[in-house]
Parts: sequence; structure tokens; C-alpha cells
Amino acid sequence: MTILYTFRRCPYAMRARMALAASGLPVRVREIILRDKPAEMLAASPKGTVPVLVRTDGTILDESLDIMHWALAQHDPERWLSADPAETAQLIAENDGPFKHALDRYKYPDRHPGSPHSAPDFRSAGMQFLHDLAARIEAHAGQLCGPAPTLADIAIFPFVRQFAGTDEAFWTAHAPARLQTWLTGHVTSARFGRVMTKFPRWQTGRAEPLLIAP
Ligand SMILES: N[C@@H](CCC(=O)N[C@@H](CS)C(=O)NCC(=O)O)C(=O)O
Repeated sequence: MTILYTFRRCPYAMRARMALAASGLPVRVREIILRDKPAEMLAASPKGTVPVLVRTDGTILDESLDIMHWALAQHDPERWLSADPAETAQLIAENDGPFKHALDRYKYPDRHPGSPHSAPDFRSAGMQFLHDLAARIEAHAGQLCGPAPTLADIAIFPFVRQFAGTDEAFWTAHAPARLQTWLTGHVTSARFGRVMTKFPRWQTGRAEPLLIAP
């Protein structure tokens, strides 16, 4: 069966798990820890990032967006691939590039000593993107590219969740209300709850639970 190396709290792994869960494809999970990655995972993908998907024919997908596209290309019951691909790619690129850059420095200022900017500067930079997202949500009546979630929403919300969790009081007081509602909808969804199941750490020979139990 298809195997997914994953780390529960990684936002890239979250979006891959969301797409795999939505597709309904059967996937077995190898939950890892980042500071002690299994040799099998590094043999499959030497760059050492999660998620990594090993297909039944042995081919490897080690980029979260590739995993999402692969899963949804096979089965996309909620039509997450229905939005304009160029617009979707642009939004995700802004998220994975400048927003993620700002998020890391807002969330972990200690890991970026010597930066001429402070955490509040990065928070402001992140907020600009979040205001753009909120404007889209308003224009599209609920989600980023339309009234129903599509790939961009699922690819981006795990990162907005991290931003929100960095300083919840700030988030509640300052994040656009529409964006707060959007985020709450995603993080309280039944599917997100399922893909956040706490699996025991996988080690060679250990059981590989199904991502979504039948
Ligand atoms: N571009 C990759 C990024 C994945 C990534 O950076 N994942 C982080 C965890 S959130 C990771 O595995 N980092 C390696 C490490 O911390 O050792 C993707 O989209 O899959």
C-alpha cells in the first residue's frame, strides 16, 4: 500500500494528509520525528523533509504539493482542483515564499538572531498577506477561490493556523474577522480532526496505521 512519511505538526505534511484523506485513497502512515529520521525515509528521499509519499510502484513524491496533486488527480470528490490553476499556484507561492519566511521569523525570533527586523516587523509583513486572503474570502463568498474550499485553501490554512497560534490574543484582536471564521472552519472540520490523529512514532518493523481508519 502507499506509505506516507509524515510529522503530525508539520504544515506541509498536514496539507498532504488533507488531500490524501479527501481523495479517499488508502494510505499507511509512518509518523516520524524530525531530529531522528528513519533510514528508510532518507533512502527514499535524501533531502530529508516531510511529507514523503512512497507509491505502490516504488516511485517517490517528496513535495507536499506534488502529493496533493497526485491524490486529487485520481479522486477529487469535492472538486478541490476546480479553481483556476495559475491563480491557485500564485497564492500558494506567496504563502510558501514570503509568508512562510515572515511566519518563521515571527514564530521563532530566537532562531534568527542578527536579523535587522524584529518579530513585530515580521508579524506585520505576515498580516499583509492575511489581509489579502481576507479580501479574497470576502470577494469569493467564503473561501479563497470561490464559495467552497479548493486546493489553495487547504494548502494555506495550516500555515495561517501556525500564525494564529503564535499569539492567540493578537490574532483574536487583529486578524480580519472573515479570516478568523475561515480558519476556524478549517481547523474544526472533521477531516482535519482525523488527519491530526496522534500516531505512535514509526520505527522499522512497527505497524503502519491507516491514515483514515475505515
Ligand atoms: N517544500 C517541502 C517543504 C517540507 C518541509 O520543509 N518540511 C519540514 C517540516 S515542517 C521538514 O521536514 N524539515 C526538515 C527538518 O526539520 O529536519 C514540501 O512542500 O513538502
